[in-house]
Amino acid sequence: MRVAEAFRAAFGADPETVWHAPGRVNLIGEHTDYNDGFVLPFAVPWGVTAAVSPREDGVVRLLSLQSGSGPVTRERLEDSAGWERYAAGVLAMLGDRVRGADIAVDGDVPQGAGLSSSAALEVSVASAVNEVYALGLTPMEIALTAQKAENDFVGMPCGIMDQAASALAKEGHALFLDCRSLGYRNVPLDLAAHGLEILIIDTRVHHELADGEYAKRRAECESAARALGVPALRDVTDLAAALERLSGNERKRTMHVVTENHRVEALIGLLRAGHPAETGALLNASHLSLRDQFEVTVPELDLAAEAAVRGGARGARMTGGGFGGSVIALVAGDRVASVRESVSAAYSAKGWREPRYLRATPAQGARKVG
Ligand code: GAF
Repeated sequence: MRVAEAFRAAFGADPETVWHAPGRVNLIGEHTDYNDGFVLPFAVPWGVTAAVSPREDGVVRLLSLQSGSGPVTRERLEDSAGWERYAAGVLAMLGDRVRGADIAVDGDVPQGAGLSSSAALEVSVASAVNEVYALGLTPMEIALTAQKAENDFVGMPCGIMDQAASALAKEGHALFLDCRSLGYRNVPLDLAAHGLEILIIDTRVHHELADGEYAKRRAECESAARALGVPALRDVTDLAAALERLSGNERKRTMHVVTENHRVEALIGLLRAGHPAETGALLNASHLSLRDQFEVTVPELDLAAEAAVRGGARGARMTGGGFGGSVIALVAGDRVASVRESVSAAYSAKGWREPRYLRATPAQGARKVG
């Protein structure tokens, strides 16, 4: 394994363990996780592999096959920057129980595609460190540690979806997660049996304002919940009455979150009933709600979703936080070429860079690989 060889070359011994953790796409349930709502992501075949050995001397050495880095000490984790912050954050959250570590990571999540390479990095490192220090954390506790690292150390106020998908997903399944109770179920997602697939359309666009806008949306949702006197927007039961009491952005955000939670439940109902091809309308409705009510799409995402449907997709929506990244399209196998042609032609007519196309099959969550 490449990462184990790099570890040996850099640190002079074999790693004690090697873990792989994947990125994710979200089938539906967008911007619902931090509103205590429902999400339905699945793990993608790309991720981060982390080779780790413990150290007793308080030193942490981090090495990435994708970018250079140097040794840091346990006390200086706070000074780390770039990709290292995600790994350092995990170690910092685990506290004094983790004395030091040698860590080498190798990632193949397409960068900037909104497929959660950061969650994959956090969860792979946390899973490996959990093993070598015998911390006894469950996969959900690993996800929560990774989320805390991102919230408190990296400074991104994300919800639990990405880390939970990376830690808990099962091959061939989507992960239905209740972000309040943290109860979850692995829902079978055998699209191939129905002649369908999920095509990822990576717009290759990433807007720098993404993190600031994310934090703003989260604050608007929290303020709407406060105005309505409920703990979270998940608790809105009478949408019409709630909307009457709100205005402006708070009204729009509430409309999205409440209807999106319903769409997650409706989509699971269709999957359970064996009708995955019928889920397209829910995907389209989700995209329109993210565009018009939650206002997190950009023209590149809107055009990719529209052109995919025009080219024969059953449905399409942006996936992840928004402001760039990817659209997922539900496509019958024999329509993949026409969907790609339609999107590429629409992009070319605008003079935009050709998007990248990837096939998403539901992969396994974090696992020991060496
Ligand atoms: C990003 C966040 F990290 C997730 O927690 C989630 O809120 C998502 O955006 C939107 O659904 O990926």
